[in-house]
Amino acid sequence: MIKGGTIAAISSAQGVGAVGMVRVSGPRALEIADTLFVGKHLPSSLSGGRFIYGKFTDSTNETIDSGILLIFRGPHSYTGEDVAEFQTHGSSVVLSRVLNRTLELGARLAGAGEFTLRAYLEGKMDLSQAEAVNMLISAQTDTARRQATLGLQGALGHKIDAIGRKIARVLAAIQAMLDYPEEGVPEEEREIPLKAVISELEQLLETARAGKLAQQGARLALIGKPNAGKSSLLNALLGYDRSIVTPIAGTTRDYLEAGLELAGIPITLIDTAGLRQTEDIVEQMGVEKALELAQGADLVLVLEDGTTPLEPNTLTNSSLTNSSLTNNEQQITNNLESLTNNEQRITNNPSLTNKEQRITNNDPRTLFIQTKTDLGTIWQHPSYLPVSAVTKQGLPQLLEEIRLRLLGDVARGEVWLSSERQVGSARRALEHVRVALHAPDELASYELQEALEALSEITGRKVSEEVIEGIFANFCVGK
Ligand SMILES: Nc1nc2c(ncn2[C@@H]2O[C@H](COP(=O)(O)OP(=O)(O)O)[C@@H](O)[C@H]2O)c(=O)[nH]1
Ligand SMILES: [Mg+2]
Repeated sequence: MIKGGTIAAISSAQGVGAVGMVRVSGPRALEIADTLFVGKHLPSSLSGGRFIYGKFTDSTNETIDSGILLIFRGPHSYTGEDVAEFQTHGSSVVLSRVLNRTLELGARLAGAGEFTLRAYLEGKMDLSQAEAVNMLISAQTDTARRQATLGLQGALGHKIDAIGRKIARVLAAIQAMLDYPEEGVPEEEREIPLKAVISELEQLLETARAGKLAQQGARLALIGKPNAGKSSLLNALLGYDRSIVTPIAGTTRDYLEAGLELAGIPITLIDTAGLRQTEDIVEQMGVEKALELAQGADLVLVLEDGTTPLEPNTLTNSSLTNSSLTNNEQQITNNLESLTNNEQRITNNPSLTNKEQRITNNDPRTLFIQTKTDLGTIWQHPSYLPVSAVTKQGLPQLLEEIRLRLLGDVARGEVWLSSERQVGSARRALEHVRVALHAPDELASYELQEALEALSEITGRKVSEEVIEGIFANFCVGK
């Protein structure tokens, strides 16, 4: 997979832009620049970090375009190798001709991410930083950008290293004692630091959901009976009329999606057909679709009209649960039924302070909303967040609740795990440390080495050996 040579690619975005860029990296980068580029100086005569204005030429010496050449000399470049960057006018024709010329002159087309791969192989960045590069490029929101920037600065790598050092210190203490089994490692050198490591890893793993949502966004489905106010709430949240609102039950038969950003997370709001038994085949399909969408959503907003009586299991007490439903739909309906079972809704969590006191229920994926509060409500239920789409009363609280449900208490300045790979490694490390906590010395020592191995995968650096060596160097001879 890892190949050498000089690589080239169009590094700017596809489509029309004012400026475009072809990047060449590798041992022949400057030599290629010497032939392709005609300027005041021969590119290879320049020191790194310089730029020159000139012409990009083809094999017949015809000028393809004029522009700027940037020269970097390894190791002081993005990849750590010699790099030439050709800044052209942003026409795709110009760019592909300049790229083709670099290929004629001995470069090969770079594979996906190959410049960054080289940066990693040259030790310019660790794996978590390389992933952050990708995250930054695809960042859709400011939160994703901030996280990527933190990752790029090596914040995750530093955090992992700090955890790794703690583990290595315990490992060293245990190994030093293996020859003196009668003494045993004191608690403050073993249990206490390992418990700290466990809680740090747990906290880190909690950030994974936020990291994923910041990148991929969240899907929020609005579910409820016809006329519950789903479309009105969607419009109120969006701030413009996206969905048709009428007093006629069954207005929304299909589902529709609209995007908004909340707390730096790209949110897709999904308005669905009201849940009821219906003869209308189109509406019936809409109802089935609604249940399916609820199933796949990150958060389900269940709406109940505050001006009509609240019945238990309103979503499912209708003949919706009849035999016309397929097994799968029945399953979804059952799930919704358990979600909406009033008995399951716990409101007052004694561990929360007054300020934190908020609407909670067993399933953090479901949020109950009482609508039309401006009309005067005929029921109160502590699990329901009251809102009015007309007066906007309750909307700020709703938005805050959505934010909490999605992000939890993950702090803003904290670095988040942002890939499945990182999560997998952190989870494995955690499991090994948990086993090590109460294991006999020999097993604990093995488990801690495994934990270090798993952690080192996050950064791609072998922390274990060098860190352990460093720690052992601090031990006195004979111990
Ligand atoms: N006064 C008032 N009327 C509302 C509110 N939300 C919805 N409605 C009305 O309730 C009816 C049904 O609303 P709609 O959003 O279409 O409900 P849906 O079927 O769940 O999408 C319409 O006549 C809306 O104007 C609200 O917050 N206050
Ligand atoms: Mg509607």
